[in-house]
Amino acid sequence: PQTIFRKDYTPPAYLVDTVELGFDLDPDRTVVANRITMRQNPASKSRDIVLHGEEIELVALRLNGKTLAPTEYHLNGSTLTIRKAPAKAVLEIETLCAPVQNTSLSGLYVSNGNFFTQCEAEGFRRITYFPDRPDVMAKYTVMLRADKAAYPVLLSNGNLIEEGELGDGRHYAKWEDPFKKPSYLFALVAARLVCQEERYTLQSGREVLLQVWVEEGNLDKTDYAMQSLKNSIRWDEERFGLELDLDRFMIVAVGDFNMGAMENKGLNIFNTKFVLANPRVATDIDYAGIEAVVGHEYFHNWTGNRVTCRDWFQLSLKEGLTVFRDQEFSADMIGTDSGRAVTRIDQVRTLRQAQFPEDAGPMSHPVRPDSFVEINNFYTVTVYEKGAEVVRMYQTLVGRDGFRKGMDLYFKRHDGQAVECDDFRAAMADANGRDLRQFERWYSQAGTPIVTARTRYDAVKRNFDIILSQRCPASAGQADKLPFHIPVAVGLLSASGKDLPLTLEGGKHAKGATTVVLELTEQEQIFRFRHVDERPTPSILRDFSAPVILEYDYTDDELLHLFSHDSDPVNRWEAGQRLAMERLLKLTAQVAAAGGSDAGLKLDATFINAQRAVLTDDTLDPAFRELALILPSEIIIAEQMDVVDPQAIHVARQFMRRTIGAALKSELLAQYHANQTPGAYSPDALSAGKRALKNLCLSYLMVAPDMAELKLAQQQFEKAGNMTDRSAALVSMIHSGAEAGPYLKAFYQDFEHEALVIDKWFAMQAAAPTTNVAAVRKLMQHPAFTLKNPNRARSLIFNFTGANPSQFHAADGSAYEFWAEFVIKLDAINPQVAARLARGMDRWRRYAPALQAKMKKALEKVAGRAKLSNDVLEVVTKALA
Ligand code: B3K
Ligand code: ZN
Repeated sequence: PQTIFRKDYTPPAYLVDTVELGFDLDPDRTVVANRITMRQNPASKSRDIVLHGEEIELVALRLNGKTLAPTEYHLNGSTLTIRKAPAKAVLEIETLCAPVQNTSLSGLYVSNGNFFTQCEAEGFRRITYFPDRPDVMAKYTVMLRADKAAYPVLLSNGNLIEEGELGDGRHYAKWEDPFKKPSYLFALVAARLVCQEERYTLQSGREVLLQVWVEEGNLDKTDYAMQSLKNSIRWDEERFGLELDLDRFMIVAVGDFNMGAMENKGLNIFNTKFVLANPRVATDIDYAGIEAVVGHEYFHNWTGNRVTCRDWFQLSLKEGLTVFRDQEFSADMIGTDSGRAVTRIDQVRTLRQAQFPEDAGPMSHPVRPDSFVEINNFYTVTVYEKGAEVVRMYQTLVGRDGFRKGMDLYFKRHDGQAVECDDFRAAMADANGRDLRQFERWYSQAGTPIVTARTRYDAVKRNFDIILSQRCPASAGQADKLPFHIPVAVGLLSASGKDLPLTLEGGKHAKGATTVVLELTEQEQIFRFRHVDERPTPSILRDFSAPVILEYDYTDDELLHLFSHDSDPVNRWEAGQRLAMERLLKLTAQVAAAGGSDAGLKLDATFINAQRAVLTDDTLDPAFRELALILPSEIIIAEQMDVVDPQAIHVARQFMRRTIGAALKSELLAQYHANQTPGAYSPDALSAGKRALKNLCLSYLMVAPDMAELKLAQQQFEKAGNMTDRSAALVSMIHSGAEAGPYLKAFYQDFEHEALVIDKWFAMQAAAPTTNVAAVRKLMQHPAFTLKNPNRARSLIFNFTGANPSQFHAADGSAYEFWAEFVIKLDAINPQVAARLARGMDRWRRYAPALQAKMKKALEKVAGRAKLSNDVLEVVTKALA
């Protein structure tokens, strides 16, 4: 397969002014008529019209009214070229496609008898021939024709301008999108659906129509999505002065979808998982996910749609920025400082769990990649979450107001354009009079930078120095890295745990500030604080001010001090994680040395007492306490080891959980009862935090439960008034190894007709350390299992390969064979989903030789297949390289 390079970008030879699409929708044979008006691009010397097309049949092609004979154009793989075309060209193209056979869920496809589209990144070419690249922006008019009884609802982007009957049981609807857009934002829906709708008044006084479309029977689950949409609209007006530019905004839920949702102009299409919720079926995490994703897609209307990407290498221009915006939205919706901190801690956990490993593995790439084989493989945690961290660092460097100024300038300069990451950086720099040239390295250099801190205190001169240095490990194609521009937020704690007022030598911060941002731009720099009366405990990288690994030789005493006093909640949490990690690594080594046994392991009272203090500190947010008490995950522990022993990690971590559970038994029980949320369910942050803490207490009590604790879990399961509590009780039973069978059965029967809950049912079993590969294969025989639905496939397969490390890495390699088998099977159905599964072997080189050899064999088995998609081929080739 061909590698595409960023440096090879050339502007399109032709620009498109208007696109008129006509669809005669039929699941087996849909006819698409496409009329494009084009003109030569003055920025290009070429006079060749280049169109893309895939899996479609060309029926007719006319240029300026004249039918082209096959000799007058060139069809080569997926490109159609018309050489030496006139300066102005009207193309009329007729093609055929078969949506019902489209299992890849890219392009036009059928889900549960309804038509949907997914065009990002390159799905539009599976619908019609078109210059399918984001820098070709045009105005679209769309005519949909379909059987009225089967597809009563016909939707597309923009405004409905006409609808009516056609006779023979068919009807039509004509839609017009007043804004120029790239083809990846095109969408249509033809379906039997119903909607919750509402007229909503914008701050300007203009009234808009909001709709949430779902299948009949799901109208009892649309309230939260609608509320989240209204909150998003309001937030973007208030925080960024950005108004909804359409008269109508629609969200449509579909059960078969490759990812979370899609920001098509005015017609967002969502995975049902991020729309449907009521207390009976959705957990607190589901509610938070709906708020975040509804916000995310809505915010794309400005960051992505009005201003889009010049080419797909710039993907983070819209994704990193929009993730940052949805993160800020979720934090502002909670509205308290401690709530904001909890969302920040969650972001740090995601980075460590998924992005740091990606950045250190074979698929490592810069936030703005330099090359790719299959763009769909680059919708990654690096482009999204690290991209969001990069955007966050601008705000840290120029301040909230400065960031807003930068955003305003960005829209002033680029509204209606397809631009680059550099244009965003330039807007931030120019609006704030800052030199941000070095900051470009965050976009161009891959890998997680490591910042090392040393400190020295001069009691006579009362100076405290922090010496920061940075390095970044080599990554694919990038042996040597240049220094990054890293904002490092720092505070100093006194012996009594209070923040010291800071005087940074040469610093421009406000007098009396207790947190200052050090700007590390060189390989090594010394920062001097003056007038420091006692040796302080440094709190470095407050609020996780940069996506780096911080090395500092903290003593246990310093960490305990920070864990009980740091005014920065993120670093307070971080101190606890460091304390836990030190112990987990030691215990893991001991387990490995003892051949896998936990006999004779010990956990010190100091650590347990620190945990107790946080658990019982009622002045702290329950949500924060929960996060502080969760031990680093097995994946995060594995990332700290040179040679990973997944079984030893699991045994050590379980030992630690069991020991904490036993030592804090009475406190856990007391907190379990103190954090009940009686009354009507509400997904608000405080209630959700209480449930999270309560259910964490339950999970600790259930590591090695006695009869009373088992009973507690069973009662919670039976009496629960919401899915959060019900599923948490069930998970705790499955994980404890207690006989969960009857409860699993009851749960299944209760929710047989709720697809999203059945996904949970598969997922919780797949991720339980008691579930081995044989049990997973058995679950696959269940009548409710299917590989064709991505949510279902992910719930069972991905949760096993990705969230159950001690079983996935079973010594006999049987789970690796399972992985290979299903990468291959899924690839024949849906390459994007298969390629995500293929990523599960990224870190194979870090395991002990015996496991490594078996992982390599599985990778080679996949790589050796004759018919692989580019998606999977790129992933396994890079893994083996
Ligand atoms: N922009 C889409 C992702 C499209 C993925 C294509 N494989 C969703 C989002 O980020 O909002
Ligand atoms: Zn996005």
